[in-house]
Amino acid sequence: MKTALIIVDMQNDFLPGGALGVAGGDEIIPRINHLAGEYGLVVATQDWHPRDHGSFASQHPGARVFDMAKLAGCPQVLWPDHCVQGTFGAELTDMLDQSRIEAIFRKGMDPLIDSYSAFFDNARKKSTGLDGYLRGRDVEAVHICGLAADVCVWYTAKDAIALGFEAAILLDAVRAIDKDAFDKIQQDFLLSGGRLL
Ligand code: VGL
Ligand code: ZN
Repeated sequence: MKTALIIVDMQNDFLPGGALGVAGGDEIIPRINHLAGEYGLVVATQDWHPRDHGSFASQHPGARVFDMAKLAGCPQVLWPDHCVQGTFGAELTDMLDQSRIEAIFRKGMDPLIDSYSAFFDNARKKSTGLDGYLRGRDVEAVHICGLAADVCVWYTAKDAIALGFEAAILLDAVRAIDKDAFDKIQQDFLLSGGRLL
């Protein structure tokens, strides 16, 4: 069975010191660089927001970061401004070895909807094309690493299962924003047929 590695959002803004820095996010970079050499296909994602993205607390007068709001009818966590197109924060970290990354799928460009998963926006209205890309390369299983474990890694993993891929989250190559949330997610993922490696 052909297995692809999906590297999620290893961008400066998600590393410690970044706008939405994930604790320990930098620790997984050497592990991911090693893993990239072990797979026949490696792809990556890049959170790529316009400056006025509706997931930013700054776009909601009176709201604070991590408040809940609605965006085009969907419940939405409000984040600090992050991964703004063309900024340093949106670049993949230069510590990431990109030599084996064949394609980068960008997401989060529509200001009216957020997009956590590598496959679809949060309303599941628009595909990124990753599903077709993987099928075109005869991929049947995906292993997922990167940031953040409880947000974009998690949404990617559950969509992979829903699309019929075998899916595993690589526990030593992810870090969570909210560790308690990720503990619960791990149980749910196992119950839905996913694997933890
Ligand atoms: C992410 C929050 C907002 C992520 C992206 O990559 O996990 N989290 N945008
Ligand atoms: Zn984002």
